Amino acid sequence: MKGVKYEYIEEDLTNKSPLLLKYNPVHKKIPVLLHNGKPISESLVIIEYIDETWKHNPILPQHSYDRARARFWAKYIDEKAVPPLRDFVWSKGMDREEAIGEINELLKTIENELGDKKFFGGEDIGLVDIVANVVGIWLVVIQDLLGLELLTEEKFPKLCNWIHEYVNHTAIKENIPPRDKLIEFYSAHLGAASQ
Ligand SMILES: N[C@@H](CCC(=O)N[C@@H](CS)C(=O)NCC(=O)O)C(=O)O
Repeated sequence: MKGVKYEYIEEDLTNKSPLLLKYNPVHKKIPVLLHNGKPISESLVIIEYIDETWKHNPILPQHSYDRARARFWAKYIDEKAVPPLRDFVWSKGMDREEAIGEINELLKTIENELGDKKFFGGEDIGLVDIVANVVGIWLVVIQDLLGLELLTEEKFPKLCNWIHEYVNHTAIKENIPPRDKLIEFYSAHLGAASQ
């Protein structure tokens, strides 16, 4: 969206690099953005930093109330979607029914919030859309691998339409990980988690 050139450094999370430990000593997690040698961690913080540093094509809305609402929904999606999805992939013996219930509630709530808009941000993608890629990309791959029917056209037509628009947006299409790579990655972990 910003057209900023960057170098992408892949991290092996089973064998964290000295670079990661140096630049995110508190959480030791990815992603970390390094800008002019200075680290910024936490996805939501990174997005806001990028938006403030490169001001064209804004990601957050202009008015403070709209910005507050965007931050509210971004936080809601991040907090509500990531833990059950993480449980699906990484936990052994977790309560799958509970995770499914959490995801269903999240999907109902955000389908309602999306309403008849093209994107959560309105006519173009914004903060909430970027955060919701955990639903539009990751959840879809995980449900397909597990044979679950959580996010379907019948149950959530508006969200399905949003996914279509989102993954075909130029800025997204050119930057998301290829589906076959995601399937390969999660298959390996789902296999390990179910043993
Ligand atoms: N709240 C953090 C979560 C980051 C996170 O969980 N990263 C995962 C990969 S997606 C990680 O680095 N895991 C390694 C670990 O937990 O040791 C964010 O949004 O940036």
